[in-house]
Amino acid sequence: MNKSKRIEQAYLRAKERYAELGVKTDEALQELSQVSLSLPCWQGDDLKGFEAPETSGDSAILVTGNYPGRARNPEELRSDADFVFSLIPGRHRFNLHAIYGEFRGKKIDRDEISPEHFEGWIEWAKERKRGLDFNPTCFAHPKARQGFTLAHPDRVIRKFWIAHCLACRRIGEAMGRALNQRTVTNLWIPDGMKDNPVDRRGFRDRLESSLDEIYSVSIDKRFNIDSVEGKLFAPGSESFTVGSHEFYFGYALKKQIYLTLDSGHFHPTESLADKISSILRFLPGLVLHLSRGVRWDSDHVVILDEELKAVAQEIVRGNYLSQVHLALDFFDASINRVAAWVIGARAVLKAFLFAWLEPRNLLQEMEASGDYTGRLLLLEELKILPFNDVWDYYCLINDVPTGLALLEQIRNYEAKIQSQRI
Ligand code: RNT
Ligand code: ZN
Repeated sequence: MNKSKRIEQAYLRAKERYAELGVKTDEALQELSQVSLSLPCWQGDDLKGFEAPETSGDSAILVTGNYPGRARNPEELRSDADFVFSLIPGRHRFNLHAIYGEFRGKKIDRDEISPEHFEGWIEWAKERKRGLDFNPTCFAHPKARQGFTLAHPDRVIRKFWIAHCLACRRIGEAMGRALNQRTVTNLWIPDGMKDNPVDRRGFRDRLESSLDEIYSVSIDKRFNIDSVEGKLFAPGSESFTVGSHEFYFGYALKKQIYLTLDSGHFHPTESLADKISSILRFLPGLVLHLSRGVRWDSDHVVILDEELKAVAQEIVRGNYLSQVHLALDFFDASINRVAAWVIGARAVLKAFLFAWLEPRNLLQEMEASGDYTGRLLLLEELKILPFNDVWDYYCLINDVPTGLALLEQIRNYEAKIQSQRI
């Protein structure tokens, strides 16, 4: 029997199994096709970007590994992205940082960037009917070297970063307008301290007033969504992060903008999933930076683990998909970068499929009637239902490979394209 026939037959059996619980697998696949993920451009080149001279590695964000074949220019990065999108079922987005503009060897400082530097990206996205997202780059720059940007004590430095962030909101809006979609422009800054500060208040006063300057300029909401992202700590700012979770939750409330939750930015035992139904009560929407924290690193490739499943379940169970913008945020330079993108994105889609294959009503009825025994038993049984057969079928109908065939395609791309980049 050929492989597709085998996948189809396995799917039909799985469909019956799920139907016994009242779950309609075809509907689950239909729902899954609506999930759109924003892939981080920075996974393709270790966050180097295309500034002249090249953005220095001196950054608050550390990329580890030296696997050969990183993309060195916009053409290579777009080629890698095209290949990656061909291996992920569904229609997805690409997330750019400000340093990825096409500056053609010219020194354009961050406060001078404008939509014209992103025309190549916009054209590329338009041809492929892809959405784009955007981020100011407030790190890896001489004016960020002391570890502060928008909260810097020096007004001149703050002004520079305010101008950069404003330029980025305008670029986000231009992208959204050109592509007739809403670009999420997400702000994250590294500002923090290695050792205990004595004036937390001063730093936070300055951050708030810088943000007020940035967000008081009105930008067309039909084309741009503003979001702010907090963090717990980073190497080099272990004792104090100006833009903490509380700070930005409060700020997003004040302005009614989106809040970005990054899975790697909380205490290890805190549940990101649990936060969703609280925060969405008070904010118009959330951006999720799906990532995987491992000890000090907040950016390992996402895998299908319990935490990821819990996030997808929460979004599906609470019917929050329209208010949640899903982005991935990881960068691993120790494995093939194209594979890293593909593995992470497919893990997220699997988590959503798993969530849509739950007998939601049955589980919620059990819970409401106090039948916690039934709830626990069923949740455990669901883990071993033939989920894989549904996933394989989804890949088949979307014309993307699975298992070793997936690996083979990546290896071919590596041999033909990536290994030539020396
Ligand atoms: C950093 C934040 C931020 C970055 C990207 C590159 O800790 O998570 O989102 O990873 O902007
Ligand atoms: Zn992030």
